[in-house]
Amino acid sequence: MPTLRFILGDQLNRNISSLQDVNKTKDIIFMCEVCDEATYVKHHKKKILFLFSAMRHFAEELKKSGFNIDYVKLDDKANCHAFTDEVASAIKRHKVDKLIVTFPGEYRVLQMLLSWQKKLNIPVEIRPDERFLSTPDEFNTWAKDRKQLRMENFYRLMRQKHNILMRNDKPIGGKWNYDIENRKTAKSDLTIPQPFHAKIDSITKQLIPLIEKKFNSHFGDLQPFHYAVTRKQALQALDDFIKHRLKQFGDYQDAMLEGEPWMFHSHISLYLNCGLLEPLECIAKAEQAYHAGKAPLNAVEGFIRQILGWREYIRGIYWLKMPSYATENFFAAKRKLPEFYWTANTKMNCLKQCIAETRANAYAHHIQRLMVLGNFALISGIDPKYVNEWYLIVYADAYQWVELPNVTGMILFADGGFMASKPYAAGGAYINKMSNYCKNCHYKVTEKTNDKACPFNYLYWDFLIRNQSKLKNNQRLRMIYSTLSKMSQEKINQIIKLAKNFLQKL
Ligand code: FAD
Ligand code: DLZ
Ligand code: SF4
Repeated sequence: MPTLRFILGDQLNRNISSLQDVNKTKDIIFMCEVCDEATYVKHHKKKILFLFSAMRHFAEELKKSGFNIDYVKLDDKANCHAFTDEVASAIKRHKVDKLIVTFPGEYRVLQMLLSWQKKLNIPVEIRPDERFLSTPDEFNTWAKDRKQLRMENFYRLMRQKHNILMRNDKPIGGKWNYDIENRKTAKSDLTIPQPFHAKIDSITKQLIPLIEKKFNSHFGDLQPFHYAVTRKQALQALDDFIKHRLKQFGDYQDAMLEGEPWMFHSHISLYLNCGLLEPLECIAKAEQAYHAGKAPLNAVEGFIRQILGWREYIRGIYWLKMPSYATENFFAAKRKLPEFYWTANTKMNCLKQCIAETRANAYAHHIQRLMVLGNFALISGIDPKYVNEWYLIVYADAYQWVELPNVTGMILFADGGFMASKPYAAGGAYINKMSNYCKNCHYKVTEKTNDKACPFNYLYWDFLIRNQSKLKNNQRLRMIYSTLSKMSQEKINQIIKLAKNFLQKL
């Protein structure tokens, strides 16, 4: 009897473990487009288009290579729009006696897969996801008995394990990390290369009206659409980055410019996360560029650290801490997400720009997600539940394994410091240093305590005042709390009043 090999939408890779040892003539490769997945949070329209198009292209490629494909489309009449029901129907349709699937990216889906053996009365083999460069077990062993799990230590271990940027067991250049060189500010007249644009074909074109109709109420612009949807195109996007932007990736990693959503970033996270690209090939291409003298060490090390360090570390934290991580709320934050996170209708120019770009592209680069959108959510006390939901919806690269630790751990400090050594809270001065947003803002970044003052300035202090009992013993905040202790009561009262007024109007 044949085996059913179920491929999830973020497992679009020919080397995926569920396809290993496949019997081409007998086995059935099963994929399905289901509303449950598109609406359990109401994903950005562009994200759905990207993923469905990439899924359809992947299925076509497998079909051309001679595999038996059963692909249930969004508008198929019999589509039940749920993984469990669809898999149950496929089991019946093909009279299979076994189901093979690769370990999923979300705890929610893992629970589903684990229930199927009993529910669907069939042996279910869940294979490890070998696309990652570390395993959850390896991470758990590293994490065991450590009080604090710092990314930098894990990253060094990964550099050694995979022999990346190493010479004679030592880091190339003598240092592990060149972050200190990666904080240049960008001038408005900086020339930024155009990002890679893939041509849309008939498969994507067919999906556009379907998604527009079915997910009309979802956030985001569907068009223009220029993301890669095949492995070939994703490799072109990667090569485009290595050739045109990697050299300056390090220098301008933390820089933001109005009207420049792409900067010198790689824009490959959506391809890595759905399987069109593999992490080691991205790392290898960057390392080769360094050895060929085409990109400096600060840029190459910085880029590699994001993939070999941050990406793997984030996944490790997710599987280590789930399911309780999803409900962490250290500051007991209760505020609803302000409406402007959907409309971009705010006088705060930094937020307006980052939200409008997110709506248009289902993309924002790291420092926008962290220092503008995340920082505001932290200091204004938005409930982590709503912040997590927003980030999972709006970015084309968002799956819970990567979104949740970045939001709960990195930006909101909602895990009480398990991941970050201090909250990433900042006033307007930092945004002004790293961007040109403040020039066109209704508020004045240099003002602290009047009606025109940048809200980040007083919200920052208000956050520290509000949460003093929880943060005052944090070593890295000692200087800040010492400054606060010297502040006059009058000024403190003014800050609290301004923050209260502002937050009430949200
Ligand atoms: P580049 O800046 O070019 O970096 C290269 C690659 O490194 C990325 O493609 C990505 O794969 C990896 N990377 C870098 N930083 C991280 C990180 N912190 N965690 C995991 N991988 C990282 N990334 C996602 O892939 N999905 C998410 O849902 C997501 N949510 C985020 C939420 C918040 C609040 C923050 C602060 C960061 C989030 N990130 C997420 C990480 C990061 O912002 C994106 O990976 C990055 O902006 C994607 O753009 P890029 O491909 O141009 O990245
Ligand atoms: C994100 C997503 C969406 C929108 N739709 C589908 C789908 O219809 N079919 C599918 O197989 N996968 C989809 N995905 C990706 C899944 O949500 C993802 O595989 C799980 O969340 C596990 O990471
Ligand atoms: Fe943002 Fe404040 Fe600058 Fe306005 S002044 S852009 S609100 S940091």
